[in-house]
Amino acid sequence: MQEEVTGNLAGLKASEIKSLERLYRRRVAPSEVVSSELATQLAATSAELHRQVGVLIDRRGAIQHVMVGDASKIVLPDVGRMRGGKGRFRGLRLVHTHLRGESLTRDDLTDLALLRLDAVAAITVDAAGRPMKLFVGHLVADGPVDRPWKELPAEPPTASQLDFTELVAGLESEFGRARRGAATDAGKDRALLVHVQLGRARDSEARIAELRELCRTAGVKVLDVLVQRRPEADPRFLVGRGKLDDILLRAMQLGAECVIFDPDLTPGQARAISDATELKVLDRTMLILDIFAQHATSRDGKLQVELAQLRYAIPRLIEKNTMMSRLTAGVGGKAGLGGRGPGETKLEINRRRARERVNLLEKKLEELAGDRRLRRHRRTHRDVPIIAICGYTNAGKSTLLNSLTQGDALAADKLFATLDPISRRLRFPHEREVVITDTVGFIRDLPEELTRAFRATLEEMEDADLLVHVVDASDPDRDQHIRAVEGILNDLGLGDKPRVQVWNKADRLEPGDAEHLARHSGGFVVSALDRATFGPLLLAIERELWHAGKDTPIARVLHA
Ligand SMILES: Nc1nc2c(ncn2[C@@H]2O[C@H](COP(=O)(O)OP(=O)(O)OP(=O)(O)O)[C@@H](O)[C@H]2O)c(=O)[nH]1
Ligand SMILES: [Mg+2]
Repeated sequence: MQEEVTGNLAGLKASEIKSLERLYRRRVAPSEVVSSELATQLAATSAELHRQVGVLIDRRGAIQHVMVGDASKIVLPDVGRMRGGKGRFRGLRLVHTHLRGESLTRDDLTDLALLRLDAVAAITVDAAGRPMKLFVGHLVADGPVDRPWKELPAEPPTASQLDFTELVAGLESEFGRARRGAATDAGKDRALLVHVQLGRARDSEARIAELRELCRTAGVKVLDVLVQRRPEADPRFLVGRGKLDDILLRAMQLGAECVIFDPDLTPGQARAISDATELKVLDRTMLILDIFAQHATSRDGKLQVELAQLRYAIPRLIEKNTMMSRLTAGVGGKAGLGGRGPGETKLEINRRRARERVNLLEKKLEELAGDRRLRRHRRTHRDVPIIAICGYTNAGKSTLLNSLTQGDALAADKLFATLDPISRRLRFPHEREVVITDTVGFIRDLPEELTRAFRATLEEMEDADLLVHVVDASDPDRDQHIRAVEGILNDLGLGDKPRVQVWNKADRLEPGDAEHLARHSGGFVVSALDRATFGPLLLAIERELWHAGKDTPIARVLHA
């Protein structure tokens, strides 16, 4: 058993440390929060050292840890990951001294909640080193968000009437009931979403809706969404420290396993928040990468996603075993959300191994890129024009490709259903042929890591003679989507490629809206589900590619 005393040991004599170590030999009856003897010894030692002294006691009454603080606070050791099922108590109670007569502090109660302790107890100490009052607090399953706990009336520490065994049994059954209510979505990650509206940003509603869609696609159950407005991001935690505590408490209360932030966290913020909780800490980009990892099918795609995940994760990994962090740390954990990559990769593998893996992946991908170049070279050599379909995710790109070519590319009501470029042939009259390529969807704020993961697709677009930009015209946020796509195309240096715009999902539009678009937008209104709507679009493509005049075979059919 570990017999180390942790905390503020500076300036203590060897004999004082020895006597603290002797606290490990104490035992407490499971039915008492603290025994009269232990309370007396903690108080005396604490008065002598002018520092708070605390112990973590397990349910059998054994002392699991001894720590020392300063006169006003104490820092808990890393008590390790939760054992047992989700939302279980850790089976430890904190008993410590208070030198200034104070009852339980906000820090005490926050630790109680975030570490899921059985109880937190403070013993006040008088000038002579005698224990005066015992304050005990425990969690309650249905308390308010910002204070999910209850404080019991103070008692004399040497004659407490509290039956601790009974208290713990009551807590277990109360929280067990709350958990059973939540057990129906087994197998899904349960998340709390945090959206921070910065400055005068006005797209919060759309961003939250999109984050929910991403969660649905990733198989994440959203338990609640917290929104905070701030003039600018807090450099340390994105949100303020107090708000972060509220978020973590809320997550605990709902039985969430992870918290997902939007906008993205900087590496420093991700580390600082992970340090303050053992919940999984993710952001929007990690969520998107997770979806990519689930959807990648080709060897190329899988390697690219893994590489992007590693690159994103490395600066965010936190060192484990930081003994003195007040709370415990963790990223990834089981192979679930955020830890799901092709192969064995978990985010928690250590940095050095992660970097080695990055180097290896880069090498492999370089080889594959060479093969790809060769394939494309052969294709372009045959002089077949190439059309690349691009657009916001879920716009209907794959559906359009399928309808145009009677193919069976995967189309689904998911974000990023398509990851690997798929090409099909399409025949035009006069023995003319084109290759149409479906591409990965775009999304606003496409981070650098994702752009790199798109590389295969982007190369396809560079080769294209014509881009077909598909827009889900029925999406209330369509203008934002168009701006995002155009911005990304410009960033990629594809802004000058010939492009036609397609307003898709016309079947979902009000008739007036469809007509208005057709007349004033300069694009083509179609429903990818209905081939009969494709005529004008095909005509435009034909003209664009073969610079045909007005009298083309398609035109003749259309105007007959
Ligand atoms: N009502 C209607 N639904 C459509 C139409 N086109 C596509 N959809 C639906 O929209 C959803 C997304 O279609 P996909 O073809 O997978 O979209 P995508 O642009 O390829 O999406 P990602 O590959 O995920 O970026 C699917 O549920 C389609 O059935 C349309 O014209 N009308
Ligand atoms: Mg698709």
